[in-house]
Amino acid sequence: MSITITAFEKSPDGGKGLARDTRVRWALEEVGQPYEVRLLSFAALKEPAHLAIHPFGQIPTFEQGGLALFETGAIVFHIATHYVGLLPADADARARAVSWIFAALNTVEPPILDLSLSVILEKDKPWSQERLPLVQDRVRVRLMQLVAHLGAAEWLDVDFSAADLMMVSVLLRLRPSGLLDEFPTLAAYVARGEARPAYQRAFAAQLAING
Ligand code: GTB
Repeated sequence: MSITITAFEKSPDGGKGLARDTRVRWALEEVGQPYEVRLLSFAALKEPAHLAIHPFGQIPTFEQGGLALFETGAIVFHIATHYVGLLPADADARARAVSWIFAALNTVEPPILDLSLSVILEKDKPWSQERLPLVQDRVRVRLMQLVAHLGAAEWLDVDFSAADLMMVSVLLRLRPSGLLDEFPTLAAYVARGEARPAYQRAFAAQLAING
């Protein structure tokens, strides 16, 4: 059954691959599944046809046969559990990978998102410059903890998995801030993710639309 995902008709990032459809594209490339993309304008996101599959009117979504999914984490987890290549075979290692998927989305991404929003949406506020160092330091705490976990390891838990796909994708959002470069271990980790052929294909596919 063919797979269709949704993505921005034109991503505001101009092809940097930061919109969340890149995470789903990457997952599908890792497991070798072809997919089609339905491109949506910002207006179309809020129309009934799209709201019927995404209650919050966002991208990405995933459709296959009668199944329609929203939320990137759920979509990547679905792909990882239905196809080989993104989760270890060992049950305990799989469970640990799932912990790291949640950690990427629930523990590491929130302060990074706060930083992005502070820089983009709050820069004109009188308190913005005073608040920014606090927001940056909250990100740094998580990055230091990640460095401590990774040590000299290539990936979060032995082999590359959906957990690394999600963590690298989350960390990529930091690139414009320069914070990633303060942590060479993490800059190298992200570079390893980006070097994967599946990521390269996913990035090129979104760039062809948004660049
Ligand atoms: N929790 C949801 C998920 O993980 O799927 C969040 C989905 C989400 O935030 N989607 C965004 C969206 O559809 C696009 S990815 N926004 C439109 C709307 O809400 O009306 C977030 C995003 C957008 C743009 C950039 N950028 O330009 O750098 C980066 C990330």
